[in-house]
Amino acid sequence: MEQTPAAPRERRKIIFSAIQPTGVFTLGNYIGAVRNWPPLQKDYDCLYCVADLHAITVRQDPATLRRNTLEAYALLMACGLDPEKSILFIQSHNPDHAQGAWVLNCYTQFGELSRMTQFKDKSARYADNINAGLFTYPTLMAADILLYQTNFVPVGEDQRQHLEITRDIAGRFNGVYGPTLTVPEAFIPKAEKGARIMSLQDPTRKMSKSDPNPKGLVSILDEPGVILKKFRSAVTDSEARVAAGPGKEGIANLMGIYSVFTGKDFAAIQEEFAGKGYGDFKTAVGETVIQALEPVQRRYKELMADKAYLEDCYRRGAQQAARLSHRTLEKMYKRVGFLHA
Ligand code: AQP
Repeated sequence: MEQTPAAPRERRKIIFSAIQPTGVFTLGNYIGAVRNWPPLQKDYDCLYCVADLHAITVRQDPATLRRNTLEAYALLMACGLDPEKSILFIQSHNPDHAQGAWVLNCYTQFGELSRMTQFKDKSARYADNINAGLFTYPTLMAADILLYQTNFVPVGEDQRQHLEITRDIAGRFNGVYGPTLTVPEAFIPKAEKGARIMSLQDPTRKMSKSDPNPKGLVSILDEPGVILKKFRSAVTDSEARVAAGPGKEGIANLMGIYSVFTGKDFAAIQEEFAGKGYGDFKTAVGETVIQALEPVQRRYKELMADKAYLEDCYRRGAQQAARLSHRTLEKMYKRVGFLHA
């Protein structure tokens, strides 16, 4: 009897994202990006990397960068990424990223790089070191994503512009040479779900790992007492009414954070704290965050106690990543006309 061939299994879509080892992840990194990554491992082929090449666009102390890189790798795992389910690697361990970025540099316009908000922000913040890497950051990010034929990129709202330029670069390359690079889409959390977490000291600026004012950021390894203190001293307004609205960016930011961990929407939060002062609300937000971070902090300590295991994971991750990226890089080289080595 003739056998019916099994229906071809549909290829799983590819997810890629990365985070810079510029310090311990903030609550912003966690809510806007990292906490959304583990659930995707079930339905997608995922790659996540520690973007150390990106980190040196701002001057880093070598020993600190090495330590931060290992810690960032362990933190990704502590947040729920599993090296048996995803490819977890360190960006500089796969040279294809730098090589792919060079090619893409030549398909990216000076004008479009000049319009990047992050470049403008960082060149204002680091006025004594406006280096070419800071300017071409988006082409390296485009290479990170495009080398894996990525379909979706889960990032925070602040990265939307970089995703757009990645799509433009891929479209341009494909326009010149025919279909070569998958044009990716962004996965960005909805505004109420913490798409962009703001500094606790200046709610008009995003919360950043490298904020020189530690009171503005909550790191995901902060001790419970420190977390509570930071929330209690968060800048709000003088109205003493838990609600979002004009002039209430500080409270809206805290409501966003509370909403993420309790699942309550803004209307429910407003109702819960009706008639209560900001003190009660800030304490409740702090306690919710402490509770949410406790398992991550516990797992992180366990992982950092086994460096040999971490080393084994990142070495294996780099090999798996390079196998995939190399196929795309070879295709790109062929398309642009490089003679086969
Ligand atoms: N405040 C934020 N709210 C929501 N999402 C955020 N992300 C960063 N800050 C917030 C998301 O975190 C991911 C990793 O970011 P990154 O480390 O690659 O670069 P970044 O956006 O420049 O993060 P930082 O914390 O501000 O680092 P520094 O201070 O070194 O520049 C991204 O998906 C980002 O959207």
